[in-house]
Amino acid sequence: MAITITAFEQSPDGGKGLARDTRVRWALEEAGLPYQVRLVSFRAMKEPAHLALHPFGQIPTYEEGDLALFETGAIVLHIAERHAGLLPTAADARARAIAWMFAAVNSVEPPILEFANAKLLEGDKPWHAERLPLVADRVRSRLSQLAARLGDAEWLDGAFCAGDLMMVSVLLRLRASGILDDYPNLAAYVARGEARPAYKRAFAAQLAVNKPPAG
Ligand code: GTB
Repeated sequence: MAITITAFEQSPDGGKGLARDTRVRWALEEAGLPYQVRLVSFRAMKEPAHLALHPFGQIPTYEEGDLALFETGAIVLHIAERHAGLLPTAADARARAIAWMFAAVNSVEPPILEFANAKLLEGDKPWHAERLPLVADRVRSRLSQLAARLGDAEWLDGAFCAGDLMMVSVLLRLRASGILDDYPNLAAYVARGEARPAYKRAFAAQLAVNKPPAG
Protein backbone atom coordinates (compact mmCIF):
# COMPACT_ATOMS: atom_id res chain seq x y z
CA MET A 1 0.00 0.00 0.00
CA ALA A 2 1.40 3.39 -0.98
CA ILE A 3 2.56 5.61 1.86
CA THR A 4 2.27 9.40 1.78
CA ILE A 5 3.58 11.71 4.47
CA THR A 6 3.30 15.47 4.77
CA ALA A 7 6.16 17.88 5.34
CA PHE A 8 6.73 21.62 5.34
CA GLU A 9 6.70 23.22 1.91
CA GLN A 10 9.60 25.25 3.29
CA SER A 11 10.97 24.25 6.67
CA PRO A 12 11.94 27.18 8.92
CA ASP A 13 15.25 25.40 9.61
CA GLY A 14 16.29 25.64 5.94
CA GLY A 15 17.05 21.92 5.69
CA LYS A 16 18.80 21.13 8.98
CA GLY A 17 16.49 18.16 9.34
CA LEU A 18 14.91 19.36 12.56
CA ALA A 19 11.30 19.34 11.40
CA ARG A 20 9.62 16.15 12.50
CA ASP A 21 9.05 14.67 9.07
CA THR A 22 12.76 13.70 9.20
CA ARG A 23 12.20 11.08 11.91
CA VAL A 24 9.34 9.55 9.92
CA ARG A 25 11.42 9.55 6.76
CA TRP A 26 14.22 7.90 8.77
CA ALA A 27 11.92 5.13 10.04
CA LEU A 28 10.63 4.51 6.51
CA GLU A 29 14.20 4.33 5.21
CA GLU A 30 15.24 1.92 7.98
CA ALA A 31 12.27 -0.28 7.06
CA GLY A 32 13.09 -0.02 3.35
CA LEU A 33 9.67 1.38 2.48
CA PRO A 34 9.12 3.72 -0.46
CA TYR A 35 7.03 6.81 0.32
CA GLN A 36 5.69 9.95 -1.22
CA VAL A 37 5.71 13.38 0.32
CA ARG A 38 2.98 15.99 0.05
CA LEU A 39 4.39 19.41 0.87
CA VAL A 40 2.08 21.77 2.74
CA SER A 41 2.24 25.49 3.46
CA PHE A 42 1.64 26.92 6.94
CA ARG A 43 -1.73 28.18 5.69
CA ALA A 44 -2.78 24.86 4.19
CA MET A 45 -1.94 23.12 7.49
CA LYS A 46 -4.75 25.03 9.18
CA GLU A 47 -7.34 24.36 6.46
CA PRO A 48 -10.05 21.69 6.73
CA ALA A 49 -8.44 19.17 4.37
CA HIS A 50 -5.28 18.98 6.48
CA LEU A 51 -7.10 19.34 9.81
CA ALA A 52 -9.02 16.19 8.90
CA LEU A 53 -5.67 14.39 8.94
CA HIS A 54 -4.10 16.28 11.83
CA PRO A 55 -6.34 17.82 14.49
CA PHE A 56 -3.64 20.31 15.52
CA GLY A 57 -2.86 21.44 11.98
CA GLN A 58 0.73 20.24 11.98
CA ILE A 59 3.13 18.08 10.01
CA PRO A 60 3.97 15.28 9.62
CA THR A 61 0.97 13.12 8.82
CA TYR A 62 1.01 9.58 7.48
CA GLU A 63 -1.45 8.03 5.04
CA GLU A 64 -1.50 4.41 4.00
CA GLY A 65 -4.68 3.22 2.27
CA ASP A 66 -7.59 4.06 4.58
CA LEU A 67 -5.29 4.73 7.53
CA ALA A 68 -4.38 8.29 8.45
CA LEU A 69 -2.07 8.91 11.40
CA PHE A 70 -0.56 11.91 13.15
CA GLU A 71 2.02 12.16 16.01
CA THR A 72 5.50 11.00 15.10
CA GLY A 73 5.68 8.56 18.01
CA ALA A 74 2.55 6.78 16.79
CA ILE A 75 3.70 6.87 13.16
CA VAL A 76 7.15 5.46 13.90
CA LEU A 77 5.62 2.77 16.15
CA HIS A 78 3.17 1.83 13.39
CA ILE A 79 6.03 1.41 10.92
CA ALA A 80 8.23 -0.40 13.45
CA GLU A 81 5.54 -2.89 14.43
CA ARG A 82 4.93 -3.94 10.84
CA HIS A 83 8.42 -4.06 9.37
CA ALA A 84 11.67 -5.65 10.47
CA GLY A 85 14.62 -3.66 11.71
CA LEU A 86 13.15 -1.21 14.21
CA LEU A 87 11.88 -3.39 17.07
CA PRO A 88 13.30 -6.56 18.62
CA THR A 89 11.20 -9.69 18.19
CA ALA A 90 11.55 -10.91 21.81
CA ALA A 91 8.55 -9.59 23.76
CA ASP A 92 10.38 -8.04 26.71
CA ALA A 93 13.04 -6.37 24.57
CA ARG A 94 10.29 -5.06 22.31
CA ALA A 95 8.44 -3.58 25.28
CA ARG A 96 11.63 -1.89 26.48
CA ALA A 97 12.30 -0.46 23.01
CA ILE A 98 8.79 1.03 23.01
CA ALA A 99 9.43 2.44 26.49
CA TRP A 100 12.45 4.28 25.06
CA MET A 101 10.26 5.71 22.32
CA PHE A 102 7.93 7.09 24.97
CA ALA A 103 10.89 8.32 27.01
CA ALA A 104 12.14 10.26 24.01
CA VAL A 105 8.88 12.11 23.36
CA ASN A 106 7.57 12.25 26.91
CA SER A 107 10.60 12.76 29.17
CA VAL A 108 13.43 14.10 27.01
CA GLU A 109 11.76 16.14 24.29
CA PRO A 110 9.63 18.40 26.57
CA PRO A 111 12.54 20.17 28.33
CA ILE A 112 14.39 20.46 25.01
CA LEU A 113 11.34 22.05 23.39
CA GLU A 114 10.88 24.38 26.32
CA PHE A 115 14.50 25.46 25.94
CA ALA A 116 14.17 25.94 22.17
CA ASN A 117 10.99 27.96 22.61
CA ALA A 118 12.52 30.07 25.37
CA LYS A 119 15.37 31.01 23.06
CA LEU A 120 13.21 31.50 19.98
CA LEU A 121 10.10 33.16 21.35
CA GLU A 122 10.97 34.82 24.65
CA GLY A 123 14.12 36.81 23.88
CA ASP A 124 12.29 40.13 24.19
CA LYS A 125 10.74 39.41 27.59
CA PRO A 126 12.15 41.24 30.62
CA TRP A 127 12.53 37.93 32.49
CA HIS A 128 14.26 36.09 29.62
CA ALA A 129 17.83 36.32 30.98
CA GLU A 130 16.68 35.02 34.35
CA ARG A 131 14.52 32.20 33.01
CA LEU A 132 16.80 30.78 30.29
CA PRO A 133 19.41 29.28 32.66
CA LEU A 134 16.62 27.59 34.64
CA VAL A 135 15.22 26.02 31.51
CA ALA A 136 18.73 25.00 30.39
CA ASP A 137 19.27 23.36 33.79
CA ARG A 138 16.20 21.21 33.26
CA VAL A 139 17.65 20.05 29.94
CA ARG A 140 21.02 19.31 31.54
CA SER A 141 19.40 17.40 34.35
CA ARG A 142 17.63 15.09 31.89
CA LEU A 143 20.75 14.71 29.72
CA SER A 144 22.85 13.75 32.76
CA GLN A 145 20.40 10.98 33.57
CA LEU A 146 20.30 9.77 29.99
CA ALA A 147 24.09 9.90 29.68
CA ALA A 148 24.44 7.88 32.89
CA ARG A 149 22.09 5.21 31.57
CA LEU A 150 23.72 5.02 28.12
CA GLY A 151 27.23 4.81 29.56
CA ASP A 152 29.60 3.27 27.02
CA ALA A 153 26.86 1.39 25.18
CA GLU A 154 26.32 1.93 21.50
CA TRP A 155 22.51 2.08 21.72
CA LEU A 156 20.04 2.39 24.58
CA ASP A 157 19.10 -1.27 24.93
CA GLY A 158 21.07 -3.68 22.77
CA ALA A 159 20.74 -3.30 19.02
CA PHE A 160 19.60 -0.08 17.33
CA CYS A 161 15.81 0.23 17.59
CA ALA A 162 12.95 2.69 17.17
CA GLY A 163 13.70 3.99 20.69
CA ASP A 164 17.13 5.10 19.48
CA LEU A 165 15.65 6.58 16.32
CA MET A 166 13.29 8.73 18.38
CA MET A 167 15.90 9.62 21.02
CA VAL A 168 18.54 10.67 18.48
CA SER A 169 15.92 12.71 16.62
CA VAL A 170 14.95 14.50 19.82
CA LEU A 171 18.57 15.17 20.85
CA LEU A 172 19.46 16.59 17.44
CA ARG A 173 17.36 19.64 18.26
CA LEU A 174 20.06 20.56 20.83
CA ARG A 175 23.00 20.47 18.45
CA ALA A 176 23.13 24.21 17.72
CA SER A 177 23.05 25.10 21.42
CA GLY A 178 26.35 23.30 22.12
CA ILE A 179 24.84 21.68 25.23
CA LEU A 180 25.17 18.21 23.74
CA ASP A 181 28.95 18.62 23.56
CA ASP A 182 29.06 18.62 27.36
CA TYR A 183 27.90 14.99 27.24
CA PRO A 184 30.46 13.23 25.01
CA ASN A 185 28.75 9.84 25.11
CA LEU A 186 25.45 11.42 24.03
CA ALA A 187 27.16 13.44 21.30
CA ALA A 188 28.78 10.21 20.04
CA TYR A 189 25.42 8.42 20.27
CA VAL A 190 23.77 11.11 18.12
CA ALA A 191 26.66 10.93 15.64
CA ARG A 192 26.17 7.14 15.38
CA GLY A 193 22.52 7.73 14.55
CA GLU A 194 23.39 10.31 11.91
CA ALA A 195 25.95 7.94 10.39
CA ARG A 196 23.31 5.32 9.62
CA PRO A 197 22.69 5.10 5.87
CA ALA A 198 18.92 5.30 6.43
CA TYR A 199 19.31 8.56 8.37
CA LYS A 200 21.54 9.97 5.64
CA ARG A 201 18.92 9.18 3.00
CA ALA A 202 16.17 10.75 5.11
CA PHE A 203 18.27 13.85 5.73
CA ALA A 204 19.16 14.21 2.06
CA ALA A 205 15.51 13.86 1.05
CA GLN A 206 14.36 16.68 3.33
CA LEU A 207 17.36 18.81 2.34
CA ALA A 208 16.41 18.48 -1.31
CA VAL A 209 13.13 20.18 -0.45
CA ASN A 210 14.39 22.79 1.98
CA LYS A 211 17.86 23.80 0.82
CA PRO A 212 18.03 27.59 0.52
CA PRO A 213 18.65 28.70 -3.07
CA ALA A 214 22.36 29.13 -3.88
CA GLY A 215 23.82 32.60 -4.21
N1 GTB B 1 3.90 16.01 18.79
C1 GTB B 1 3.84 16.22 17.36
C2 GTB B 1 4.59 15.10 16.63
O1 GTB B 1 5.55 14.56 17.20
O2 GTB B 1 4.20 14.73 15.52
C3 GTB B 1 4.43 17.60 17.06
C4 GTB B 1 4.31 17.97 15.60
C5 GTB B 1 4.91 19.34 15.35
O3 GTB B 1 5.36 20.04 16.28
N2 GTB B 1 4.94 19.74 14.08
C6 GTB B 1 5.51 21.03 13.71
C7 GTB B 1 4.46 21.87 12.98
O4 GTB B 1 3.74 21.37 12.16
C8 GTB B 1 6.68 20.80 12.78
S1 GTB B 1 8.00 19.93 13.56
N3 GTB B 1 4.45 23.16 13.27
C9 GTB B 1 3.58 24.10 12.59
C10 GTB B 1 2.45 24.54 13.45
O5 GTB B 1 2.29 24.04 14.59
O6 GTB B 1 1.70 25.40 12.98
C11 GTB B 1 8.55 21.17 14.78
C12 GTB B 1 9.70 21.98 14.26
C13 GTB B 1 9.48 23.05 13.44
C14 GTB B 1 10.55 23.81 13.00
C15 GTB B 1 11.83 23.50 13.42
N4 GTB B 1 12.93 24.29 12.99
O7 GTB B 1 12.77 25.15 12.15
O8 GTB B 1 14.04 24.12 13.52
C16 GTB B 1 12.04 22.42 14.25
C17 GTB B 1 10.96 21.65 14.66
